[in-house]
Amino acid sequence: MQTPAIKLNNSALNQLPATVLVPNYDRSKVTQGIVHVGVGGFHRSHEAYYTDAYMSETGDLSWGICGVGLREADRKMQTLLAAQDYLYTLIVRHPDGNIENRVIGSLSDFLLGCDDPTAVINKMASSETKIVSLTITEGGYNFNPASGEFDFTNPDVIHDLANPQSPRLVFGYLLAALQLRRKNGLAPFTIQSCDNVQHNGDVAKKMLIAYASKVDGELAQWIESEVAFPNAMVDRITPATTAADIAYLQKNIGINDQWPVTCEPFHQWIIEDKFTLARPQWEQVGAQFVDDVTPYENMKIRLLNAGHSVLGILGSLHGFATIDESVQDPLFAKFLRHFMDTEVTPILPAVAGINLDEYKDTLLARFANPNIKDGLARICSENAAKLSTFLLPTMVDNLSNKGQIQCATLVLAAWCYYSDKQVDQQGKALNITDAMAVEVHKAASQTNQRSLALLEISSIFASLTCHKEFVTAYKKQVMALYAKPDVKQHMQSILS
Ligand code: CS2
Repeated sequence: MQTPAIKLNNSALNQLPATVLVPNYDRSKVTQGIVHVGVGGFHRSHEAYYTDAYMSETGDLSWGICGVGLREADRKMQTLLAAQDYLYTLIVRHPDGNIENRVIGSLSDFLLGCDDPTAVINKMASSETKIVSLTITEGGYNFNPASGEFDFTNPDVIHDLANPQSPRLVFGYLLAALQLRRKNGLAPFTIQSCDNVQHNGDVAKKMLIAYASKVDGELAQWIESEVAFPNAMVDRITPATTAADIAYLQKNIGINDQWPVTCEPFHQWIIEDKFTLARPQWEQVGAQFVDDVTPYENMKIRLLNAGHSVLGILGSLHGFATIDESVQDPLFAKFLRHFMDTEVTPILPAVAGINLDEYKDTLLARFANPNIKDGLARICSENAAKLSTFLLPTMVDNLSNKGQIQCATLVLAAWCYYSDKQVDQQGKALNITDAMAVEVHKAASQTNQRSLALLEISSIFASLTCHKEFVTAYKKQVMALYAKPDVKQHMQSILS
């Protein structure tokens, strides 16, 4: 008879199989120097992993992480993680089938803002907190993608301005906590963005200052001069956790972990070295500190994230379910490489120490990892915000430099068809999650009457539609796709 799996918690740590790496530090001695908002899979495979490795490597235990969820939707994770002392297993899946299992111990508490906003504000304002880090997704920065300005029309912002001590959005929390620190004579924490947003620190700063200016001009000035917002490039492919991940740990390893995280072996974190207070020496465990992260983030967002969107949208329409399945199709791999070589590489500045050809080869190999089943539904979730961040800036740069836009235009035409029909080429329903889904569907569904209907959403497309070449190319692609919805044929005609 199989022995029952051990429930993951502090007391289980010394009973786990020897092949499982566990924290080698005394968790009861860890203090929380970091408060992190947005404890999704990516945070847990990336910053929490680096911090666990750092505490294991150096014994500097002042960098535990207090996780924060702001919404009701975060309750499930909070409850499951609390029941296992905030421990979870990182399942690192290599392309050759090798798997490393590592229990991460850096997360040591989890507060829910929707239950107790004061507890979150006080935690951020406590003298122990040196860094508040964020993984709030592209949409979480609350800017209008076309104007780049803070969106004061968002009902949650209106709520937060009226209820500053029980906010809904992260900016309300940051402001209330900074206000309290200032009142208490404490230096501010560093705000560290870990999202795939170009100049993520600068964007966080601009948005927080816009919000703060509405509340208290003097406080906004203090934030401007005293708070550090390092920009950073973050990278580790982390698919959504599945029931199969939980079952694998239970049956094959003997661990009962209700919310593990699967990820690829590759990880990268390049950070600007400007911090208000102390920081972990993450460079001791592989992070890189630089003066200017711009070339690295450009390279990563425009090749990897945009590459994901290319495969995600075209692959979904074709009927593929995952990234590895899409890129294993030679036509998709060739199209992706063509997009990278002809539409992205020409506008990327050289990156010191990085050979772009090798970087692209590595990306294709990472996408092809057959053990990372990264679902296209995850990749395509929040496409409206993602495309504005990952793909449209490349198109705008190409249009200004007389560069190529064919592949990217096909992706937009395919996104229109995808959002209109909401089924793949076989008629199978697509699983679409997007804050703008209704608006995008409404516009896209008028394409048969007005081929440019989708482009009328100015908050997404504004500066792109000023370019006549784009509008003409889009019209041609979208009409061709509607006449014959076979993405492979259209990809082929761009390649030939
Ligand atoms: C993906 C990213 O969400 C997406 O569209 O491109 O989550 C990607 O997997 C990570 O940025 C990899 O670092």
